[in-house]
Amino acid sequence: MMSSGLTIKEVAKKAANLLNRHEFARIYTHYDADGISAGAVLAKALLRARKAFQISFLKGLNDFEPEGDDLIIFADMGSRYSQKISEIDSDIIILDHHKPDGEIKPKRNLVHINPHFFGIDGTYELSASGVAYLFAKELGENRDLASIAILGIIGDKQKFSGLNAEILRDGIETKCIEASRGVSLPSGKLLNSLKTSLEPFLDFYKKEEELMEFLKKTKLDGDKEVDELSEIEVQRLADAIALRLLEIGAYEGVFEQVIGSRLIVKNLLLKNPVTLVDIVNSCGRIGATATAFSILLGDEKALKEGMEITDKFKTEILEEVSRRRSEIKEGFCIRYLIMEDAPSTSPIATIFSRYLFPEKPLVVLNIKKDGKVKVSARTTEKIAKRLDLSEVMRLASAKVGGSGGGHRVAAGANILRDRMEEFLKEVDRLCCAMLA
Ligand SMILES: [Mn+2]
Repeated sequence: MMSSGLTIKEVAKKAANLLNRHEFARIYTHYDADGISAGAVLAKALLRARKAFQISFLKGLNDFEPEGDDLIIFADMGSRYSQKISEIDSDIIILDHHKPDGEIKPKRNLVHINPHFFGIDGTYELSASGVAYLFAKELGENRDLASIAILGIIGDKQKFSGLNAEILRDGIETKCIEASRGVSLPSGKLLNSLKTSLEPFLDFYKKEEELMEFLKKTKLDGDKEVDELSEIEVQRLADAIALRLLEIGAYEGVFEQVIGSRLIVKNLLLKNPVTLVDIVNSCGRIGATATAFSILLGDEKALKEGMEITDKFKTEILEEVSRRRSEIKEGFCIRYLIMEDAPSTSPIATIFSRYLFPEKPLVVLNIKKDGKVKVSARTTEKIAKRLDLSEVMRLASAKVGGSGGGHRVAAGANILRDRMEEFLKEVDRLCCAMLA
């Protein structure tokens, strides 16, 4: 689409040059872990470059109204709003990894950085926080921001290969990240961590006996802190978790993300990046984006608040998962779940589709009080080789007068309640057609 012949780093340099022509930038980023991490990378880099900025966290650009700024930076969004962006009379930098939906015809200067333009896999090998990091690197010596960038990589469930591996290497070289053998689990007492972890989800919530049996078999003390387990204990735990994942029927791709390595970040408020991602995600989901953002910038008080939000949020999700698993319905080529006014759709869809029902694409519909339906569709990388959920969501929602899009493995839509049945039928039909 953009055949300038430049490398992604060269385009990042162009973005840095564009920024340097301004004293102030208006930043809009997404409210999830990747978007907030991208925002924190940008904030730190702009502070260091002595640029003023203002940052807002958005769900998307549907209701976006420009406010007459000279320079706007969009992170983790923008690529899928080519028409809307074309109408904005500002200099614009887009740092995104969602599949672009068309050509942007800018009114002024535009630098659009998206892995898709460079043959880089934007689903697994570069997230928005990573794109923001590449941009930050062109602004100055910002390699220590790799520890924040990896939070977006983990949050978007990407892999540490390709450019993501380079970011990790930067972090290790600058000693702000350490990688060791182990297993990826949130901090806390082992018993509680196993019971409440959402990623990996181990299905021990309200299954006290199974959890006790698990600890007994692995000869591990549930009261011990996860981050203080010895190397031998970590190895035993990793093996046992691998078995548990097999037992509950988790998607095979989960194993390589969970088992094998453990990352430690050295220059943020907490050492365990899995826990940081949990906190940023939970805060983002309930609208406490400023809290999440402050935590990444080093605010201790915000951390305390963020941890409380996270405990509450995770319990809510786990309750919802245990209550809803029997309500999942079978389509021809999909499974689906209809909820009414549930607190959150996407984390529930993620757990069901990765851990409990990975064999078919899963569509979760959440009917809001106002009659709008928020749809989250999820599938595994294996199925996504043959099927593109962002296309399914885009086409099926367009058919019923809604809107939708996203990634091959994780996409969403907004539709109206009275056309829900029609929408589901179309989603099922499209999935069958793509999988045929
Ligand atoms: Mn993202």
